[in-house]
Amino acid sequence: MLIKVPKVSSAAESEVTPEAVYLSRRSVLAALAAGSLSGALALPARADERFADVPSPESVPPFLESRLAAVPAVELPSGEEVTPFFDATHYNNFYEFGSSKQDPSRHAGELVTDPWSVEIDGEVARPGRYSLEDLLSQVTLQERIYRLRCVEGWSMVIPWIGFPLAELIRRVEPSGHARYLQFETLVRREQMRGVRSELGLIAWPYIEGLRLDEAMHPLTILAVGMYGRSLPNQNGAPLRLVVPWKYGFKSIKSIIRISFVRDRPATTWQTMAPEEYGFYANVNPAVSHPRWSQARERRLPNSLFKPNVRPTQLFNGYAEEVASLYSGIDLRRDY
Ligand SMILES: Nc1nc2c(c(=O)[nH]1)N[C@H]1C(S)=C(S)[C@@H](COP(=O)(O)O)O[C@H]1N2
Ligand SMILES: [Mo]
Repeated sequence: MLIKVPKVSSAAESEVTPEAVYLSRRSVLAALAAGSLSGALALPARADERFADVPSPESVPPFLESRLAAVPAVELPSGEEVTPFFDATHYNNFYEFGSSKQDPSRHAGELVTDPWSVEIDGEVARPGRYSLEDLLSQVTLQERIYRLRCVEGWSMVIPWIGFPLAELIRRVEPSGHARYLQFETLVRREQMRGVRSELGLIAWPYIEGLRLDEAMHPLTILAVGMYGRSLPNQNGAPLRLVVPWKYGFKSIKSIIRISFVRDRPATTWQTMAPEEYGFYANVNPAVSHPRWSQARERRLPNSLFKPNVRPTQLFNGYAEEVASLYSGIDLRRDY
């Protein structure tokens, strides 16, 4: 995203799935219960196209599959439409697999995500290496339909499945010295084309961070699924952060380490271009990126022929819930 401002036309290919279709998980489950269908076959006619390039159900561990199936669907926030699955899975930023929007859907399938574990270290009473199954064993998975706003100016509405990060934080018992969380993405050269790239896209591993109180906020989740299914690799399988009031780059994918630390972590984009990407990175129409305005955004799918441009909302529309986290801070200076 350091490289260029995306053109409005860059989303034109998303037109291949014109209708905003969000498959009701309930209808799939009903079909499964009826025994007439199984796994990915339990989808209507267009589904093959929409779920193309997504790992087959066999690659999802059974403990996760059964947990995902048990999550009740929530209501769509009023005035929103869920972004078509195809767009959410074919227009991605995941530099470990390359820097174009299509690289992740093309190449992230090479990543093996099972088995998976997360190292928890630093200022906690219960550090250790937690398997994904263990991490999920003490939480109730929920669906959360959130807006996702990328700093580049596009946005989507995605139905995630995950659990509040606060539940994990309480479980590992941070010490009084823990003031920030630092998150780290896997680096596995053989399976990550962007890491192998000679272009030297970014300094690996991808690092992000939150203040402890931001991490504890009930809107902050760790996601293991979306659209009623496990996370596609291009969206950060098997475990990624989602912080809906911040620019998308904060929502780090494929997490293998969470460190509880005293000092503000040096995060990937902020370290590369501090004038352009702040630590807080709260969505804010009044704070321009040095090279473009943030006042408006393009909701995908979007094209020159069907522009879907709307005003950016402060804190991405979650101000009522999160503004109090920043009282006393000048977010124009410390952005
Ligand atoms: N490890 C890692 N996490 C990442 C990125 C990345 O390149 N690497 N890109 C970020 C950016 S810029 C955005 S906008 C979101 C995109 O998430 P999505 O592809 O699920 O929409 O992932 C974020 N998390
Ligand atoms: Mo982004």
